[in-house]
Amino acid sequence: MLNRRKFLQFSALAAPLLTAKRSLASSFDTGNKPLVVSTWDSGMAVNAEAWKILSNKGSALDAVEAGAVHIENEINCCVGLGGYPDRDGIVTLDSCIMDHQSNCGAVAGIERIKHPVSVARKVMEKTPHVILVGAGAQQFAVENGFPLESKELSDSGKKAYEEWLKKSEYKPVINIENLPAKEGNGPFAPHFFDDGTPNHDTMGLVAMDMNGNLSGAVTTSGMAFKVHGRVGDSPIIGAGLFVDNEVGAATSSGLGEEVIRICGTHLVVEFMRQGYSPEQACKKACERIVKRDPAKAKTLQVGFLAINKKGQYGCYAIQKGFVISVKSDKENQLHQSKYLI
Ligand code: SD4
Repeated sequence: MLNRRKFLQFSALAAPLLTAKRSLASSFDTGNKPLVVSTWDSGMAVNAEAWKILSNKGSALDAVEAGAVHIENEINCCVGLGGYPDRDGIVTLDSCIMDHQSNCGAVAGIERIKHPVSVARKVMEKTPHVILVGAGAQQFAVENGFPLESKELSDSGKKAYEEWLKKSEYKPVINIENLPAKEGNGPFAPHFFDDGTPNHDTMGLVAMDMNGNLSGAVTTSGMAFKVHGRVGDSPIIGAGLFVDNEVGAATSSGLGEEVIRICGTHLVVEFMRQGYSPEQACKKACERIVKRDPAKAKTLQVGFLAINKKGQYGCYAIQKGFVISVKSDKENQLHQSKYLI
């Protein structure tokens, strides 16, 4: 599989990452407009794509869609049709998008469509609904001109699935980067695939444009080898993504079930409304997950990132290893997240 590091080597837009200075993320005031912040180090290339729009006075909505489309195009990457399949060997994709007027759209469990984020935008703009799922989402996509792609898995997806089939053990896996590869220590372990690739590939990004308007998008193939039909946090407004143009925007990555249980990104935005900085708000959401079941929290990862209307950003995770990518006219770099456990 082209894991995220290999993916970056293959991306012409990854160059800034190679020289990017790592620093510990904090919610300092960047005074930035425009600004785009995204999950993981694969976000560097995604931000570069979004930046083309933001720096030309484009809208945050167009920018986050372009960023998500960019990574969905990487067929051997982790997000999109190149991702790992569910336990029936089918790649199902989850995505959502939300703008500064609280318009939002999402697709869940969509198959054979290359750009679920653009379908989500069509749901937002062309229907009175918010979420379309499964076959209905696919039908809507095709009716709106999205080509039906092949059922074939990517090379990396096929290899991983064949490996998984040897045991066919139902253990949804999620990343915790500070555990040694292949270590198993809980219901959601191991957190690495046999080739050492961490299972954290959701792309979530939030942006503020030159007008100060906020938008966000998420796209993912979700948890590898999940039950067919399982939907994670990523397409759920208020879980994987939330935008409130008066306050800020947030997105998440990690074990979606835990994020859904606390309406994670909605909670982060509400904490910011109460006056917490983006980093403090993300930390408090992580604490909410840990408080519910501290023993289980040791076995899983969730990371949140957020921006507010002042152009401040921040992030926090349950475990070590979460990183975010930040782009403004003052910076273009990775930030390592602080963590609870
Ligand atoms: C999910 N939150 O499907 C996603 C998985 C993820 O990095 O973020 N992976 O639960």
